[in-house]
Amino acid sequence: MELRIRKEVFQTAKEWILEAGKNIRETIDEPLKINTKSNANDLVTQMDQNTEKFFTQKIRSTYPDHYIVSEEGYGDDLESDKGTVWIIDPIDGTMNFVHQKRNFAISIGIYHDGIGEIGFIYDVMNDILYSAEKGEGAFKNGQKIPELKNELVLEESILVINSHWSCENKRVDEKGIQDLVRKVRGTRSYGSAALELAYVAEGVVDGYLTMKLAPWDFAAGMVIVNEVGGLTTKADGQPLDLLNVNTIFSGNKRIHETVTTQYVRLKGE
Ligand code: 2AM
Ligand code: CA
Repeated sequence: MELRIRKEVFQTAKEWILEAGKNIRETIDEPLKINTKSNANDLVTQMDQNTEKFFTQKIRSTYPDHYIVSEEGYGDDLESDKGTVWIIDPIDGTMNFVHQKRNFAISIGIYHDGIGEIGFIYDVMNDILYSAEKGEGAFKNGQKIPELKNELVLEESILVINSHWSCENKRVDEKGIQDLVRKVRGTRSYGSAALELAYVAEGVVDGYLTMKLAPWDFAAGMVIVNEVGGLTTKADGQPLDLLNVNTIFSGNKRIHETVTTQYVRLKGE
């Protein structure tokens, strides 16, 4: 992506995100219509849908040649990652949004020919914007986030993981996960993949492991984590597929290597 264009897209996207976040904050106490999607715990509200429509309308009128991949169905059906693609989760952490009215984020990754150029994760209720541009570092409300340190050892690390993956499940051998959970200093689960990736980038947690994420859950976070020297891949270390659901491990390089090679045993791959 040409630098001049990237700078313009970055500024425009940032303004839209702040505006969308302000709208959410201003209407958060109004009654919500909550529907379910794939199962009873897979929630969607009209706030998810309206926020996604807000972005898709802005993008289509301002950048008609850009593509959109987004969670609630107002984007394009893409079979290729060619061109400029906005990968959007209007509300990441919808369960938190519904139950807690906090701990959710707007997540937007902008990719060109499959390469992450821009990432934004907006912690709406705390008004904290994580951002990154390829090759220019990562920022939290405009302040540069330092590079991740690689000297951390597993015994002194905090791992973000949903306890689900240490129970019997279809995707990963839970024994390896139980060993990992015992080995680390502590575990956390915040319920928004985007925020969890932002916390990895910020260095307040050391790794994030999960077995099922859609592109809009990780697209922005991957750009931001990259910019502080961290790695985000499938949970077995293979490269991520931008157009499909993936397993994920994100963290500093040393923890990434240890977890992906010694603890994660995927099933059926
Ligand atoms: P969401 O709130 O945008 O759906 C923890 O639940 C994290 O996983 C959230 O970031 C959530 O994003 C995401 N998530 C929930 N269900 C998912 C699914 N079926 N596939 C992929 N990601 C999912
Ligand atoms: Ca969502």
